[in-house]
Amino acid sequence: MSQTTDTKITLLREKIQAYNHDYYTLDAPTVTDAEYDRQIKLLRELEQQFPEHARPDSPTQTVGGAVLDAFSKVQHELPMLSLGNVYSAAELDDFIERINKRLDNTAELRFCVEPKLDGLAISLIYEQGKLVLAATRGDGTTGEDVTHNVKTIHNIPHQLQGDNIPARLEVRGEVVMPIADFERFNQQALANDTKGFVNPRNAAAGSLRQLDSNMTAQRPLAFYSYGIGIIEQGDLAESHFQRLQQLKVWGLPLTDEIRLESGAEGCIAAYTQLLAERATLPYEIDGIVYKVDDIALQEQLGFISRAPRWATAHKFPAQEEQTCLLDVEFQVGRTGAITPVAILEPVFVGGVTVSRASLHNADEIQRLGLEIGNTVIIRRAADVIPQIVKALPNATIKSQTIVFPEHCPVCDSEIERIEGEAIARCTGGLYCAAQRKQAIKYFASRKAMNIDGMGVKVVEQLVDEGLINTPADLFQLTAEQLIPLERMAAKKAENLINAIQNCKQSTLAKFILALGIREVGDATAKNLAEHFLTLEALQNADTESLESIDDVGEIVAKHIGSFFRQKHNQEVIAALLSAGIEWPELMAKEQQVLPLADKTFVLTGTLTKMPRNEAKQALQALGAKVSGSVSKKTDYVVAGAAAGSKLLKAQELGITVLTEDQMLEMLDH
Ligand code: I6G
Repeated sequence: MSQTTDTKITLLREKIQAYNHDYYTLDAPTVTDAEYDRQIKLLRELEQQFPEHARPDSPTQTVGGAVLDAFSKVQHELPMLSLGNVYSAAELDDFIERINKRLDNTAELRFCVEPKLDGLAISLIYEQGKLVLAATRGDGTTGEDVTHNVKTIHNIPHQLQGDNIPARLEVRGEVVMPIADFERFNQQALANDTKGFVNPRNAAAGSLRQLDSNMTAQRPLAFYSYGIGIIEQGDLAESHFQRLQQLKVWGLPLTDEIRLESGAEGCIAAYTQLLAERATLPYEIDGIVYKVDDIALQEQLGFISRAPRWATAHKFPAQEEQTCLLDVEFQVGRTGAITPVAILEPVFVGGVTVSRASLHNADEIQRLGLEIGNTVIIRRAADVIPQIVKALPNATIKSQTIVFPEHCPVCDSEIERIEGEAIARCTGGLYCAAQRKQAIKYFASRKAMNIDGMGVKVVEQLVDEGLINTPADLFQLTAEQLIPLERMAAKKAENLINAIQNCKQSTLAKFILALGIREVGDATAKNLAEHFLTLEALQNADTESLESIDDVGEIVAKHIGSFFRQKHNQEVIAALLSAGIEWPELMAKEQQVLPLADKTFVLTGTLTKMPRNEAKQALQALGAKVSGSVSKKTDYVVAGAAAGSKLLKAQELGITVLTEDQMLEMLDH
């Protein structure tokens, strides 16, 4: 082996040891799990290729990290191992084939499948059913005594309940911070200007390893069992799954997703299902674990280096990745808000390629200590927008300070930041082309005037070509003016002009929303319309009457007042009204007769377009009664998919049966 390979292995080993120290000892990881996995895989491959360099203290042969002096040490009677990984169905097949070969088995194997929680592994020792010791995994041989802290975790029993509890029992499992609690904790930390955690796993680890257990007691931690270590004087089932169920009977918590499966096919089906459910689970998981269920077979298979041969983890796509911050762009929003946006070296994370991420405001850049050129950790938990959660200390030498602009990047007007507000704003108002574009886009959007086909690209071109400056100018456009635009054929231009004309029949609530008054969303616009009934009354409203409305506080009232006082806005409103925008006259609530008053509906079967609860509320808002059972008093039965006895009864009684579409049509009218 050459000197360079020798050096490469040594350096890689040292690098991984440093990662281990940051992760396990300091609870402050400096690389993502995905990057760590790649590095350890590389080291394993190199050690296999050059076995003369395999060393027993290599990170490929050990588990976890060192032990903090602050806690007393606990020698695990049975080592706490980690798990091997598979990343594909083919690797799972190889795993099963290795097992079958070793067992000389041809029958289909039964596996207990469990979610792999992203937390901190611990061991709990119960003597005569009483919790006497709790320890972290540590390096797998020696852990830390965290008994005092663990005793503050609400779902860990201090005393097991029931029969046949072994004289001595070791339960192993994972301590996590549930996602909702983690988010609450971080929001609180942000509000108090204290440091939050990068992810729920670090939150769990950091909370469990507090020196003061009163601190741990204030952290919302939870524990879930995944296995058993020591058993003394006790008789347990010969199935891992059954053993876990027994733990539950004694009072120990299990995750709900544990089940039995047969062969590779069953395992993959469980993987697919769990991956789909990932976003809805209360805790974060990073994969699924397949375990040979038969304890006798587990014993026959034994262990290899630091992992059991009878179990493996099938990892899910990483939710955190690291990449480079290439640049920061400053975007101008509808109300002039300047949002810094990180431009990233594209990276595949949480199932999508991410190349941009909002940095929200200047405070966020400062909080992260971010500089252009930094390596950053991107987190995209299932279905959540990507976020930069950390800038890593190994910044490149070329890193460059991010300068928040003092002038708008679009119109060069001054940017102002009001004392106590996080958001900086361009002061250009509708002079700023960016704000004009956004205002027109917002005016045309589906929830507002609903001009079909008036998308981002069309609005941008219309403003850039100087064809429109305000939403009112839309109504003066002709098809001939549109045709020369990019990707605009004659038919499309004609459709767009028709859509503009059609939007003129609107509602007061939609018109108010379309004006784009700061902090007036659709619910507030509706409340304003219902209260003031006419645009004129709203325009003339004083602060007191505005503040009497739901959702309208001092600030929103101020925004509404100042919007209608601006001459430019008055002119645009006048132009819109003279272009022909109109809406049905509104009546005060007391005078209204709701269209479905006195009608009784029954909803049955599965509704696919609107959740049942929403349908119920929408019907009730129109005055209908919604009942749970069909009787002669029922006016309509709405029958979704697989409707059963209620539909039959409705047919027997000759009651009008509506499809879900017919109900939606009724609601629309
Ligand atoms: O680290 C682990 C996480 C989850 C595990 C584990 C697990 O089961 C759901 N199972 C075993 C057998 C081991 N580590 C060694």
